[in-house]
Amino acid sequence: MNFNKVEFEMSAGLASQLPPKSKPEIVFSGHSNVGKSSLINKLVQRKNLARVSSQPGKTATINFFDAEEFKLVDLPG
Ligand SMILES: Nc1nc2c(ncn2[C@@H]2O[C@H](COP(=O)(O)OP(=O)(O)OP(=O)(O)O)[C@@H](O)[C@H]2O)c(=O)[nH]1
Ligand SMILES: [Mg+2]
Repeated sequence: MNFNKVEFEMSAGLASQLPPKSKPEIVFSGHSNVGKSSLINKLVQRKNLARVSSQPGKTATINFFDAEEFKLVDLPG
């Protein structure tokens, strides 16, 4: 897996906005504020790819990050 070429693709707030499935998706789910977005940033060694906050509820949409062979998907808590 190459985590060096990851880029933000899109946010979906409604099921109708979800992109068509095109490649494997690695999805990060769990309670709010446990560090899902932080883990994505750590994996790709970037500070601000996924937005992080000390307040729960920072991630409010389903965010897709394209990594060529796969996607990283950041879910709200
Ligand atoms: N101590 C500690 N704090 C962490 C760790 N990972 C993340 N945090 C902190 O936990 C808080 C929440 O991190 P996020 O990555 O925004 O959490 P999230 O699960 O994406 O939260 P939502 O978007 O609300 O679902 C931030 O203040 C982070 O700095 C960790 O491994 N250790
Ligand atoms: Mg988050």
